[in-house]
Amino acid sequence: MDGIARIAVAEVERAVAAALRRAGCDGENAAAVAGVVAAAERDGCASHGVFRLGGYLAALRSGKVDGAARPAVSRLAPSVLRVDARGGFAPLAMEAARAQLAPLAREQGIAAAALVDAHHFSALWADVEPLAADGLVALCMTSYMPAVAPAGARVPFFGTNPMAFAWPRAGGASLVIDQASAAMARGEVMLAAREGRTLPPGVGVDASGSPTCDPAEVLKGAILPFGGHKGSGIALMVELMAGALIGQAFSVETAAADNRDGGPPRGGIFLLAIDPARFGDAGGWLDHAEGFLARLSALEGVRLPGDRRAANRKRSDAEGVEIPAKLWAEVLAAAGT
Ligand code: NDP
Ligand code: PYC
Repeated sequence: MDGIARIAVAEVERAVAAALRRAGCDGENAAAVAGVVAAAERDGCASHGVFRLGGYLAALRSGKVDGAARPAVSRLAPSVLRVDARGGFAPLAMEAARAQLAPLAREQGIAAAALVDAHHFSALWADVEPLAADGLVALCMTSYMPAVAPAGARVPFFGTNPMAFAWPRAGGASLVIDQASAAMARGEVMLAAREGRTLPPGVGVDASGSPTCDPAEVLKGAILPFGGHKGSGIALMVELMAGALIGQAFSVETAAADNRDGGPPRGGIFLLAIDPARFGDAGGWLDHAEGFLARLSALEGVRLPGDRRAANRKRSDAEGVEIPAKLWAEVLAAAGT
């Protein structure tokens, strides 16, 4: 079946939740995962939208992920939480983390959460945006499995290791920067392979270490870090923050333990929240930043990170989302519809 299906965002969320429940998720986990999948589709982040459903389902069917896991939150230090996802998908653990992290950040000025034994497969902006909407500055990092060659190497060692930063804005909106430390997220490379597109030069190398624009060959070889040694340094930082700091595996260790079912591996996530009213400019930080962002946006050729998603969100809420008909048929089949 060729072509494109236009679907309401709520229908995407309903079908994804139904598919997850059929594969063994309980209602709460299915709703949490379906929420981030539908939000990705709505915001035009197809690499982490319904395209990922097959991986979520595979992880449930193989028994790697517990679809009925209930996260447990404990306090490690006055401003440090431990959120044990207990082998479940990350979105429900993230909800539990944010619920306790936000008041703790207000109480202490700054608070962090170590999420452990979680299976993360989504876009990170969804993890931090709710904290900024709640008036907090937020930072999130997680590692993955080896996919990225460190600067100087030609073999995968780092995960694609994304980092998301959110800043609260006037009127409840937020600025969110969400980027892999790879030249391109692996999901984007996978989508290019699925859709028969070539990659821009500089994204990756094949299994022999030679540069290639063929996404299938890059998936067998390695993605390069963005910006050479600078992205490589950020990937390294993410490995340490989401790994050793919180007692979780590095990407190379994660891969050794993963069952290769195509779903998200088990690992750690670092989440930080800051109350900007507690850092010395309680009355001025918001307007000061707004003025700066206005000047930045006014520069010819500049747009803010997140602007593309915001425009997609507005359009999708009004018109629905466009999904390849074949992929949507797979979702409906999985949902038993
Ligand atoms: P992109 O390179 O597409 O975008 C990175 C950031 O840059 C976004 O905030 C984007 O905003 C912004 N941006 C893009 N173009 C411009 C521009 N011209 N001017 C200003 N800002 C711009 O993302 P990646 O390929 O690095 O990552 C894609 C997704 O993959 C992310 O959501 C990430 O979280 C996810 N991912 C998840 C992993 C996991 O383990 N769960 C692992 C790796 C990646 P905008 O969105 O508005 O375009
Ligand atoms: O796109 O690199 C990626 C990715 C890894 C895990 C989830 N997404």
